[in-house]
Amino acid sequence: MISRRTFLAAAPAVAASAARKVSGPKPYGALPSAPQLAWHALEFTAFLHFTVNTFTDKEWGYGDEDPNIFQPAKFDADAIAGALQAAGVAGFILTCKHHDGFCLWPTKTTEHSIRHSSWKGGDGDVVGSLADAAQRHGLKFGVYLSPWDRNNPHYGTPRYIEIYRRQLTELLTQYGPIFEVWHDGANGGDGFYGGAREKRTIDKRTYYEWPKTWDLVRSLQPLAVIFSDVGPDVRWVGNERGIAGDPCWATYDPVGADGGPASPGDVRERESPTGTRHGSRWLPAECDVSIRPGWFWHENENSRVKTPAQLIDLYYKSVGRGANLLLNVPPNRDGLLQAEDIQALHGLSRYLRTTFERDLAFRNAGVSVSNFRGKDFTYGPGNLIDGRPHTCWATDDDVLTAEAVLHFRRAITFNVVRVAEDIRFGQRVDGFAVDLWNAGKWEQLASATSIGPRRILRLDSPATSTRVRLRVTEASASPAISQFSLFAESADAVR
Ligand code: FUL
Repeated sequence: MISRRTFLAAAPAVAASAARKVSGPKPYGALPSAPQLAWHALEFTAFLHFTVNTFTDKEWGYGDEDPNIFQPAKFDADAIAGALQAAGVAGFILTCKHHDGFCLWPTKTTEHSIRHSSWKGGDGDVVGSLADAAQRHGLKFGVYLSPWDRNNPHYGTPRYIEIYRRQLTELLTQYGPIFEVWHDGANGGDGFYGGAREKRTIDKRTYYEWPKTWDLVRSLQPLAVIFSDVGPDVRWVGNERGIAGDPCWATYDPVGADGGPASPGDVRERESPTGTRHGSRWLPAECDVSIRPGWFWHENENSRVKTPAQLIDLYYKSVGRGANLLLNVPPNRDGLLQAEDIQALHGLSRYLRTTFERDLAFRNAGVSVSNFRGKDFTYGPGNLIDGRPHTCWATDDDVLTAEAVLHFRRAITFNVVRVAEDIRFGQRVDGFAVDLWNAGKWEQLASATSIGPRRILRLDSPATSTRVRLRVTEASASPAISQFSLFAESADAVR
């Protein structure tokens, strides 16, 4: 194999290495925090919707359920975590309390909980069991705690906010490290409310005093990211189909539905898939979607589980556009994942493993570039193929368009291209193209806009060549690209 340096020396556009060190690119626009950076790296996580609804066959419980209906006779947290680990997720988030108010841990804040179910004689703790199993399987654990509580008699008064914060405190202090705290935007309406059986509406902007609750989360779990329609760390993508916008910017300035300030449950959701180019906040998108029609398990939906081909397509439309995928796989009444769901996950994970296990460019190509920062190899072309997320090929400050060519000794065949920006320096690129050297000239294969933490392009058909080019066609600041990878999905991959 000809080494990278040999290629570079031979590449006319690039002069020899210079000894002097140059400074890094000046960060552009809003930047990710350390917890956000760690969250981006997770890419694909799972959602577990599990509660009384699993047994009542509902999507939204009214809050008047008898705790005894919660009887997952074969509940096995390790089996669930093991199946999710095999599916390739980096972690999962559990509905510790859904809108019905039933708590899956023995909370001291309400009687509407697992402690008052005869299941395990009232000694069960689904949150604790799953948090421990996650840890045993090397998975992150996150909590969903519905702000809307259709059981609680105090819902709608300041007292409930204290209860909500106590519940959050229990979850964030008793179950180890939490990677994500999920605040649902669905809020207020009719419910049991301790027997009142009435409709209660709250002012979404003021009732919850969200900033105070977020401060509490920060103080108890400083490394966790906080999700809601408006962040503060991770934004809802604006639909429940699992599809990010194209482009999908990691920056966002959310606006309320009526043009005023935004809050959880009150956001112009049509703007959430795309985000705001040059927005003032780093607020990346998370795509939540269920593997089945509903969020909870229903027997009559066992035949309507998404196929591996549909899940693969969703992967490209979420992770592939720089968002994270939060795929809901709801446990059934046994307290296990349903066989049909596991089967579909298996198809997805097999595809992801076989496609992405071998990066054809990784330490296997020569790289030449049109420019690199001060000719300092700290920002040199080799960083594109070193497999490390926080080394990058960066250009001089005034160079906004640039190109990098991968040279292979023998022609390679690929149909998936993955590029990433070094987002520590912000989201800088506005457009790029990928070209193939074919019969003595460059031919454009694909083009796209946003990159951010990653962009994965799946070509319609495989391409073969000894040279592949990445062209940054538009950027708001000098590009800082950390990855240029090529993959080949197997010929029998489902579409
Ligand atoms: C929605 C909820 O109302 C659904 O039940 C589900 O939990 C989904 C993830 O969020 O807002």
